Amino acid sequence: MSLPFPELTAQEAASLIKDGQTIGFSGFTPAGAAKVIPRALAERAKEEHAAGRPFRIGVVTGASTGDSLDGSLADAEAVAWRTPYQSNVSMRKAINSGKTHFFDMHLSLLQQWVRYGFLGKIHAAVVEAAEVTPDGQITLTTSVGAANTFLHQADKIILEINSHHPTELYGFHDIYEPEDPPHRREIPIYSTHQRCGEAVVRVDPSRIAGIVFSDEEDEVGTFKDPDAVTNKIGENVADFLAAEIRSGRIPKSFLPIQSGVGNIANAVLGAMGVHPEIPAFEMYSEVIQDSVISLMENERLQFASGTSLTVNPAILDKIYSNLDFFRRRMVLRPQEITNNPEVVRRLGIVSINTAIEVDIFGNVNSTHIMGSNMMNGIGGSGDFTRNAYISIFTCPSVAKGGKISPIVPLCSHLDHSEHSVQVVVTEQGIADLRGKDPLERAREIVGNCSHPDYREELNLHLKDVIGGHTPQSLNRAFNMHQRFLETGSMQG
Ligand code: 0RQ
Repeated sequence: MSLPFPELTAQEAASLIKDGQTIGFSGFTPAGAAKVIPRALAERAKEEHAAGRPFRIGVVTGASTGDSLDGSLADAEAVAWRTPYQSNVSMRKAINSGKTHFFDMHLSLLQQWVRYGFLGKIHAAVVEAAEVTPDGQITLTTSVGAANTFLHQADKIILEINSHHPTELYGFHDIYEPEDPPHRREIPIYSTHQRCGEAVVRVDPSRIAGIVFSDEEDEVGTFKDPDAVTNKIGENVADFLAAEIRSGRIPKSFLPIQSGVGNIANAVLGAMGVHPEIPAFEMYSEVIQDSVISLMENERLQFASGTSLTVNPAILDKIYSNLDFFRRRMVLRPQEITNNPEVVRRLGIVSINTAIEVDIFGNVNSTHIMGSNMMNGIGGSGDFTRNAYISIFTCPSVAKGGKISPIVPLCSHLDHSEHSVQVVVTEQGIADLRGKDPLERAREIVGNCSHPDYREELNLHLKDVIGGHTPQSLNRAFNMHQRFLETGSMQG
C-alpha cells in the first residue's frame, strides 16, 4: 500500500526537531520505544554542540525507554528536562549531576497533565508503530504508554514504522482516552479483560509530517535468575495471599494482581504460579514481563491487562508465532487506564511493588538512594499502592552484600506513606500492618522482616525512643545512613 506521507531518513526526521522543543516519544520500558529517530537526534545534538550551538530538548515518554532513546540522548547531553520515569545509567547520571532537570510523576497522571497543558506544548510526537493507514489509523507496537495522547496533542507527528513488529498486532491494543473535567465520566472498565476503546489511534493524516521505516527489536534485557533470597520473598508473598484466601479476606475466586517490574517481581509471580492454594488468576498491571508469558502458557494466568509487553526478544518471537493464542489473553491499554486509581479501586487489585527502603513505621522509599540520588522514579507504584485492595511491598532484608539494611528507622525519602502501605515482605518474613498503631507496626517490621545483623540496632533504637504517637528520635533516626556514607556500611 503506498502511503501519502513523506518518507524520511532518520536524519531528515531529526532535522524537523529544534533546540528547546518538547518531544513526546513512544515507549513504556524499552517496549515500543522510538529508536532510530532518537539516535539520529543524539548525533545531531553532538554536531550542533561541536559547532558551538545549543541543542537540548524536553523528553517526555510513557516511562523508562531503551538505550537508543534515554542512553543516546543523555550521552549526547541533549536532554534539558525529563519526565516521568527512567532507568538508564547515563540518564540517571545526567539527572543526579544536575545536568538534566527531572521531575518524578505518578504515571497515571502524565497523559492528563499533557492534555491540561501542565507540561507546556508538545512540539512533536515521535512514535513507533506497526502500521499506519492512509487515513491515519495507527497500530502501535509493544506498548501504548502515553503514545495516544502525544499523537493527539503534538503539533506534528513523526512515525517510526518498525517492520520487526507484525501488522497482526492489530487487536492487541485498547485505546481509550477519557474526557477531561468537568465532563469526565466513569471509565467503563468493570473487569480485567473488558475493552472499552479502539484497536488503533486515529489521527488526522495531515498532521503526519513524515514516516521513517525501520526494522529493530525492542532493547529489552533479560532478568537475573531468581536466587535463594528472591525465591523466598516470592514464597512469602504467595503464602501470605493463600492465608488471606483461607481466612476469607480475599475471595476464593481471587483478585487481579498488579506486580512491579524487576527481579523480585519476576520471582513473586513465579511463586504464585506454583502455589497449590492460589487459583489461576488475572493481572491488571502495568508491565507484562517474562514470567507472565510462561504463567499464561501453563494456564496459571488467565488474562493480563497492561500498558507494555516487556519481554526479551526470544519470548516476543514466541508470542509472534502464536499471535491468536496471546491476543485472546492480553490487552495493552494507555497508562492512564492501566494505572487509573478509579479502576484499581473498583477491581480490587492486590498490588505488589518493590521498595528501596521501608522504615519501621511502614513508610516506603521507592526512588532515592541515601536520600539524594534518584534511582528510577515512582513509576506506577503509587497509583496502585494508594488504591489497592491490599498493598504489599517487598524488598530483601539486606542490599549491597549486607552493607545496607533496607529496613531503617526513618526513610531517607518518602514515596508511599504509612497510610497506603499495608504489608511488608522480605525473605525473613511478613509484616502485616493492617489495624496496627505505629509502635505495633514497628515491632512487626523489625521482628519479622529485618535481617538478624541489623535487628539488634533497630530494636535498641525502638527501646531508646520515647513518647508521642509515633516514637522517633530526630537526632538518631539517620545514624545508619550516616554510618554508610562515612564508612561504606550501615553495620556498627
Ligand atoms: O543494585 O542494580 O547495582 O544490583 O537497587 O534492586 O533488589 O535488584 O530490585 O530490580 O526490583 O529494583 C525499587 C529500584 C528495585 C525498582 C527498585 C539496589 C540493589 C540493586 C535494584 P544493582 P533489586 P529491583 C510500577 C512498579 C519504583 C517504581 C515501581 C523501582 C538495585 O523496583 O524502580 O515500583 N521501583 N514500579 O542493590 C541502596 C538500598 C537499596 C539499594 C536496593 N536500600 N540502598 N541500593 N538497592 N535497595 C508498577 C507496575 O505495574 C510495573
